[in-house]
Amino acid sequence: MIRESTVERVRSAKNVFALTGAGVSAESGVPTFRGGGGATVWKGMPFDVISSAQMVERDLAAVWEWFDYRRGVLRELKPNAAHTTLAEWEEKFNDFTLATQNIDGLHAAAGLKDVLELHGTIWQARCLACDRSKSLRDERGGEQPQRPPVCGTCGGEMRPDVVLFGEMLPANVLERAAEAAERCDVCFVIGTSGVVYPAAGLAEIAKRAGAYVIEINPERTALSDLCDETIKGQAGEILPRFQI
Ligand code: BV8
Ligand code: ZN
Repeated sequence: MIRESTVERVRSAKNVFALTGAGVSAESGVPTFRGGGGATVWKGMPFDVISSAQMVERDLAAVWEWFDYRRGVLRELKPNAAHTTLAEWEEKFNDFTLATQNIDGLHAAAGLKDVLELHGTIWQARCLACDRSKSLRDERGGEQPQRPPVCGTCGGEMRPDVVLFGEMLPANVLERAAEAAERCDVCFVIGTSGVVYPAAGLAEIAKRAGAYVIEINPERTALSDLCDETIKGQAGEILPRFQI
């Protein structure tokens, strides 16, 4: 299923960049947002409505409920073979950079040291007034924590530290990802439908700069035509087969 020439090309690459999306966590049990012809809806709201900048202003309590629900699901889940393989690649390649659209923290849980989290993290809250953040890792599942959380520094209300639709991505994170995309010889596009920008644009940057772009996905996506090849299948099955 993977061409020998592709395996060779990847093994001999010096600079590798990987862009991941929800599909990389699917085999851990994390639901994807799109794919299979459907899109996630929560309490009657499409996810791009509940996960939007406007919703933070309109109904912060509902935003917390949505992210608390998802954090509750994630607490029980573990990284899969795709996450662990990519963590190994960080050690094995000269220059390896991974940028993820996921907020689930599973790349880091698999041991990847330097993860570029383009859309932030579900495991942190951020103060709406002073911008300080705090970890939500220690909140226990059983108790009902204060919502919205209150900032320990200024007493302001906090929001989930994620990038919602209509919000800017953290400039330094996006910049580092774009630089890595620009200099890579091989770019992997793994488990993303490739419709959310500017993240999807990273694959375009890599392609334009001359990289060989390999997509891993069971379905065709908005980026398939741009990619030099699409390996059809589950990330957790395909990635370990490269045996880097
Ligand atoms: C911005 C965090 C500038 C929160 C997310 C037109 C109209 C309106 C807006 C826009 C527009 N054009 C562009 C925009 C901007 C918008 C955008 O791109 N919209 C698109 C959708 C139309 N982008 C933004 O708003 C971004 N910010 O542009 O700022 C700005 C701002 C203000 C003023 C001026 C300028 C911010 C985007 C960030 C959104 N946040 N998440 C949360 O999680 O709730 S996005 C959301 O989609 C997800 O969280 C995820 O991060 C992201 C991408 O999804 P994917 O990861 O690709 O997942 P998906 O489910 O789609 O696909 C899964 C894939 O996996 C499928 O292909 C499936 O086949 C595959 N798969 C399944 N199983 C496996 C697998 N693959 C491999 N192995 C498997 N086992
Ligand atoms: Zn504060």
